[in-house]
Amino acid sequence: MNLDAAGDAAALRDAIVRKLTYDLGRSRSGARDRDWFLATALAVRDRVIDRWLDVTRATYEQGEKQVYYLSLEFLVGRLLRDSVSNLGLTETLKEALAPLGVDFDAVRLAESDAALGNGGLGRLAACFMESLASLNIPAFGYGIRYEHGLFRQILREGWQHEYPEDWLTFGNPWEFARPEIAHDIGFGGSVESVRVSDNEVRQVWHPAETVQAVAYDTPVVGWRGRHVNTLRLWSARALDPLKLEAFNFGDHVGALADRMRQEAISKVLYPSDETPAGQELRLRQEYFFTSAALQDLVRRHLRVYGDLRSLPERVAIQLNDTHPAIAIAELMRICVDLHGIPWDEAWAITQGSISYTNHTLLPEALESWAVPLMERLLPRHMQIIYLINAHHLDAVRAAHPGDVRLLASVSLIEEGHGRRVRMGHLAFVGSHKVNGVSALHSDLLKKTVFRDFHALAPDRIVNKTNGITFRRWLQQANPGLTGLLVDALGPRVLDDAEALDGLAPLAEDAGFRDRFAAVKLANKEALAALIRQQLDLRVDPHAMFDVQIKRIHEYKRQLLNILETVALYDAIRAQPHLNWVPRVKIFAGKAAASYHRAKLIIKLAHDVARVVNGDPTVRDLLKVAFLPNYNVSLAEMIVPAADLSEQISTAGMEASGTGNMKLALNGALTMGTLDGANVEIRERVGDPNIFIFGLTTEEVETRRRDGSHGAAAIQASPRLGEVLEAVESGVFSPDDRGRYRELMASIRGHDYFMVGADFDSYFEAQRRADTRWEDSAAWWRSAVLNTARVGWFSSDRTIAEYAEEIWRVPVRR
Ligand code: 26V
Repeated sequence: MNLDAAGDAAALRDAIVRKLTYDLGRSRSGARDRDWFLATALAVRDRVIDRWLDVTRATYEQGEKQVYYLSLEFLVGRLLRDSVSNLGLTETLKEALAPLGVDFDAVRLAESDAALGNGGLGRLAACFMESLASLNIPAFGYGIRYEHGLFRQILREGWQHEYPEDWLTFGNPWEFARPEIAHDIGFGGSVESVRVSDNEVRQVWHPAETVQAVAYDTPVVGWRGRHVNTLRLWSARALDPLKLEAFNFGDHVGALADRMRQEAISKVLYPSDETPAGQELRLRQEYFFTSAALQDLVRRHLRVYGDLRSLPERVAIQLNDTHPAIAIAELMRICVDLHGIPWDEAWAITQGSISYTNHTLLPEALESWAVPLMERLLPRHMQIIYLINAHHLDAVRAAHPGDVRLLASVSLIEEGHGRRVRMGHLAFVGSHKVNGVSALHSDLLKKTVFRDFHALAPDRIVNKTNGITFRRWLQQANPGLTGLLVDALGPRVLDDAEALDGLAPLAEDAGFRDRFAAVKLANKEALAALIRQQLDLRVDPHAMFDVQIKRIHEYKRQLLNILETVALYDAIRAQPHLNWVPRVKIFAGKAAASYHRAKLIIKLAHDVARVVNGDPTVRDLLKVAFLPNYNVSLAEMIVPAADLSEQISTAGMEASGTGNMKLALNGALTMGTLDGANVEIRERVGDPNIFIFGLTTEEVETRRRDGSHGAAAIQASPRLGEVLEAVESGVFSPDDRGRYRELMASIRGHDYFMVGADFDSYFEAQRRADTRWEDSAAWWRSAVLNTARVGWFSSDRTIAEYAEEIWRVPVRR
């Protein structure tokens, strides 16, 4: 340690102790890990603030274009290690804490995991925020400060139960409450036409109800601490805290009822939309944060530039899926109703500023809102949407006279059983660019959901293949591998993901492969300890760790993986003398609370685990572990320890996937279908270093069109037949033999997700993986090549592409 470093550590130590004493009112002797975490975070935060204020001011002074990323979800996870690492303070902090008798890891783990998102979409937004800061792009993230993030998953005998998540209980040291930054958000009421001059009538919206959106700002530090952006999350605050008169009359609960209803807007991430009340709350959330964001950025723009007409040159507004698509109507309302800008000019401003990312083709996930609900909640926006639609359909009719099919297909309003506003269509017409999230997905957008739109506006759809931040998913999550990479390639690899390319020749170096494998083994030992602690299950770190971690959904096909596990279990028992490759099947993921079939799949994984793990004849050749409560922090443990990465969705259904990138980066080989970004991963790592199986998108489509059923696949595969019979007859559920009858019947029947159709191909691909594993030099050569060749999947590359093609802002590395 040099003297400067020692001085830095001492200064940081002083700062931490001062925070502990004067901000938290705690003594050193009485402080727990949580107190040390809070004190440390506050001290670290101080190191960010000067930069933050400087760069924010400079952005305005220099008239730089601002990016606004609107997202209903930001799945950030823990922030201490991220901030400290980007500031280059990791070693300093460890040295600062050590003499206090405080362990960095204990402090780090005391932070709650901010789960303000469901999965891929929310985590992507968090990776993007980090890359925006690291590329010095001035940006705001706008979202909701949910009091309760994604539910905690508790598994009791394999059944999922949901419990509220409480990340704010002990305070959030990263955020700054800004009670003075608040915008009024209206709901309901009526619209009045008011003549403002001889030739101008304006529409004035009189909302029945107004809720305030209050800002909470979190600084987002980029790599090496050069740039700091703001994540601004809105919290709902009632204008009237209580009805004093009612309260004084003794109606204490009634006096608070309005407030509770209004503040419910920012209570919970993704409230159940099974009930009409749940759907309404979701729409209120969407409008709430979108309107707050637009009011905020318009006010900032007007303060600096004085005129909304220059908005498209000065701001880029990115809609993360359709959740904020109401922005299009809201920005029109702000321009036309509040600033008197003529419609056509307002439309040019709106379209010039906004762009939209699509994240799914699943019909059930494409948002639409019932017209009566929109009319009641947002009457002026509904008028504006009708008007946008009229202009849009006029233009379509002029270009394609007489084509009524086309008009119905591209209308913003879906007719039929109850009229609905199609948010994807609104987002498409109101944006200058629309992007998909992988090459395959963008291509399918053009051919399926936006086929007619694509013909009308062939330059609108572009592809921006997703990426992940290597700072979190390599440098922080896997310090062992990072150390090895820096030794091999020099520190440049920390700044430039593409520098990983230089690793490829080392795949031929046996000594390097051994070091690579040793890092993996150490990570697996840590995960094995976690599995033992959580599940009371011993697993051998030398076995192949075969990992499927993601939301539980039929299209992601955890079921295919479980059925293959059963087949393998049967095969091992039938021929115990063969040289089986020892495997640990690791699962983690949450099912939506109302998604019964997904919950049943979790239960099946548990039932299979109980039988397999308890069967002495399989010895240590096969173990099954389902880790509860999957979140970002758990992913950070599992990803560095994975050997095999399961990316096995039904082709055409996974828009991109990002876990596939995290796992490949950390040296796992992918077992995957030709879906989402797997296709591009294969292009880069090379066919010999990935296990591809199953039907292609076209083949899936053909089979579905032909109405093919699972029965044919079962006929053709005795192995599959046996597995299905075992599961449906209750071999794994002796307490309730009929438990999986219906689930198995779905495979025998329509088999929409092609579990039966892909089964043999999957089983065979798994045996190819076994063969590779047996040749350890071959396995580790492939593993090294995976790490070497996925540099392109850095979210820095993705963000640089958005910056160049969609936002038109400079990137400064
Ligand atoms: C939403 C819903 C909601 C209703 C029930 C079923 C369902 C199924 C899927 C979704 C997904 C919504 C959008 C989403 O999260 N997409 C994910 O975005 C990731 C980032 O682009 C991408 O990597 C994933 O492939 C994609 O599923």
